[in-house]
Amino acid sequence: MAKNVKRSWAEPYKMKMVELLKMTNRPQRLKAIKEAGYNTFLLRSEDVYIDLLTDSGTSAMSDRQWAGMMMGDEAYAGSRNFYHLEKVIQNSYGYKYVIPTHQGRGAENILSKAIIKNGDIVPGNMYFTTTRLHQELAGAKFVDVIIDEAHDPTNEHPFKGNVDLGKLDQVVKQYGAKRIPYVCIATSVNMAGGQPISMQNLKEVRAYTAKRGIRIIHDMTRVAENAFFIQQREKEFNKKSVREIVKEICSYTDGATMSAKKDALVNIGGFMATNEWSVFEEARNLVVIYEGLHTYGGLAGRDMEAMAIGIEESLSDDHISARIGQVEYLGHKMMDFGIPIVRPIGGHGIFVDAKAFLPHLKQDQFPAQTLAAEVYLDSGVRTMERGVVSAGRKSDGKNYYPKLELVRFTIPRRVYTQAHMDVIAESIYSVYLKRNKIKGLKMVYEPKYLRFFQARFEQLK
Ligand code: P71
Repeated sequence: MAKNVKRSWAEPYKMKMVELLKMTNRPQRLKAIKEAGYNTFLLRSEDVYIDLLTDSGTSAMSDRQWAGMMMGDEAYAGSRNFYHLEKVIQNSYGYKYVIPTHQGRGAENILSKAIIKNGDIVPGNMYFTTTRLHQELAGAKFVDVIIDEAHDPTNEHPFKGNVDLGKLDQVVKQYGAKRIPYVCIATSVNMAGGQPISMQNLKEVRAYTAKRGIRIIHDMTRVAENAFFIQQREKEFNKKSVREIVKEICSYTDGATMSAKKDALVNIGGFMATNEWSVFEEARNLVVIYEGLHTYGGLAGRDMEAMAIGIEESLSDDHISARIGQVEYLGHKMMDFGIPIVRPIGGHGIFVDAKAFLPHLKQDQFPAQTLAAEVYLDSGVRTMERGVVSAGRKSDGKNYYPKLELVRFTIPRRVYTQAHMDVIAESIYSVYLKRNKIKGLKMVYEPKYLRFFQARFEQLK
């Protein structure tokens, strides 16, 4: 064997049980996507072969997590599993006070209500749909302060999740620090394509906000994936473990919201955390209105146990390097086929640039929505629109027109194989070969909030 043979990433687990899938043909898929109003959210999961709608709540739990489910202490108050979860969060992330919630948006609701006042401003490194909506419903306006590179799918900046401190400073000068209850910092910025923020940038944001008495609230939904990129790309961290890096990230922030359905390898669950007693007190009061008692927050004891174990598993270097290795495998495969994807390859999926893929469609003809429907038709692979439909409307009723018009191929954790990745890449390539013939869509039904979930479309003639 030659010296210096490249060593592949591979999964640090093996399979004990499999879930059988239904295979469909094109006429069946055409019927299904028409019935779903060309919206992949409205497909029945049974009609999907490889489901890349989201990495949220779709991970495979480990044997240990399933064993943990059997140890659920289903008491109304003070469940043993809550104390285990609280301890794991305190030890792994370093936050002092913890409130479980049914999922991420439950935490966002409570945190936003607890610390936002009407007329406040929340700067952040790009919006996320539910996060921004909860900020707005609590009376704040969200202002994007991410670096410009994040809006350019071809820019190779290694940390496209970084905050532009100039933009942040402008917001603070314009509105005054008093009107800014916190800066919202997401690790692995979802809407930018799963792009990380660097430790260096986070430290700078910390120094800037500390001077002005502004909090940092951390959307830590995919913090372990971000930590992996810091380990790979920021020299001084290449000998540190993902676990150590995660803890350091959290140490520069004052509190967090988390959807544990992603990094933390559970099918349901989330939490909010804070280092401030007064914020905790307010949030603990609110949680009983919206979620449940502060020692279960809408979760069963077994869910909290699975989360506690999932958090520990998510911080293993072997786990995270195989997870991101698989995403990168798919990304390289697509690039080899010439598919325009967001670069660098992100942490939780491949984001195809629908504007570049279907340049003959205007943004009003929903290129990303169209492409998601076409990929489903081709192979039964389900993806998600992340463009003008997802961006929704401003408070004045006008559409947001985001620069990024993307289709997200999100990879669930520990679920699919390398052969599945091959099938996915071959499918998008087959759609690519006939891209010139693809027609756009028109929206025929639009719900008021988070319209992408339930909107319906028809094909343009
Ligand atoms: C994703 C999701 C799930 C989702 C949410 C909204 C529209 C479509 C799909 C959820 C996140 C997230 C970040 C960074 C908060 C939430 C909300 N992502 N922050 O990517 O990515 O968490 O779903 O548990 O309520 O498919 P929640």
